[in-house]
Amino acid sequence: MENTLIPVRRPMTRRGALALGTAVLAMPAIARAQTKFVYKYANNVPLTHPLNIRAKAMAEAVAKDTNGAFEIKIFPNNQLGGDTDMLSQLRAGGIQFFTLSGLILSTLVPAASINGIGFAFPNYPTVWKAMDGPLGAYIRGEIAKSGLVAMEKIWDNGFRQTTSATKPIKTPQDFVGFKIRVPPSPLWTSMFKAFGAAPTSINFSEVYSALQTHLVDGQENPLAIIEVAKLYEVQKYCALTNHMWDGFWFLANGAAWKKLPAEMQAVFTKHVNEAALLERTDVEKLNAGLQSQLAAKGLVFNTVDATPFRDKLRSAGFYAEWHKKYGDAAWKLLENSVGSLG
Ligand code: X2X
Repeated sequence: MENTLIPVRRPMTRRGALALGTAVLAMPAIARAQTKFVYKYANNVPLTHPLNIRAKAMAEAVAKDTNGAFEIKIFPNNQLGGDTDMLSQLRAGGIQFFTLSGLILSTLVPAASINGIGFAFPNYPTVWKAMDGPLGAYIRGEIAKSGLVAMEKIWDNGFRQTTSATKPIKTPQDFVGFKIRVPPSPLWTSMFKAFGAAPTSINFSEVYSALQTHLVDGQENPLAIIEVAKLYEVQKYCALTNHMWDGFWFLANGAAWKKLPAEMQAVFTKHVNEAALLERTDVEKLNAGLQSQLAAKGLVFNTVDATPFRDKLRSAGFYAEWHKKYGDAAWKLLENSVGSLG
């Protein structure tokens, strides 16, 4: 395994010099040995996704503000493996940073999937109020217990839509028997089983080929992902189901995080959370404008009435089951944000 701690001698940063006070300032020629940190950050989306564009700018800002002492190397687009693999690498310390959907993280931290409950969030303002508020704080607290550190601002993946190669999804009945890829997460599987569909868990790294070879007939993702991963090439229909909101927690390996000097942690925290806010705006704008572009590429769109879908989940016992799994306290935090889910 590559050593991520590379001690090098380098001049102190201005901020570091100020912190040491006048004794050292009187001898500015004396350079203090400072450890250089080179951390790997991995993610599952193509380079063209706003997440990678903002992460790159963030890494540059961190390098600049630490005078080159903190370098973040980005490995986009599943270069280091699928999500399940990257999560293992993050926990083992082979990578130090990773952005992961809370729903997939729930295989380790059960509470982290709660924002993905079907049809819970009606719009973005409600999402950010909850995720930047008590619900998000609760989830980050649960993540901390697992030895991982979640940065405060969650990054946007988006509201998820349903694509298909075989038929448009217009009503809940259209899901019955439908072979759909879902990300590896019990919540996703449970939800599509409640619709009577046949969900298969597949990491995003394998989704294009799974659709191309007709291992599955459909998948669900925000329009931004459908665009940057070119899923429109292997799908025909897109139903604007908006069935859940999904975001990426920016996670750090706990031990790697603790090794960083407090000042570097502060620089990183500032830039990563600022980048998250910018990425949210990018993704929201992108998702809002993509329908016509994707239609021009051949995707046939339809809207759906969410009510019968929600009713189906309710009558299948989906909400009751997950309320029980998360517990009353967590469920109340969700309902405080989105209203009663029944
Ligand atoms: O795997 C997916 O579908 C993706 C890209 O949306 C996630 O990261 C959950």
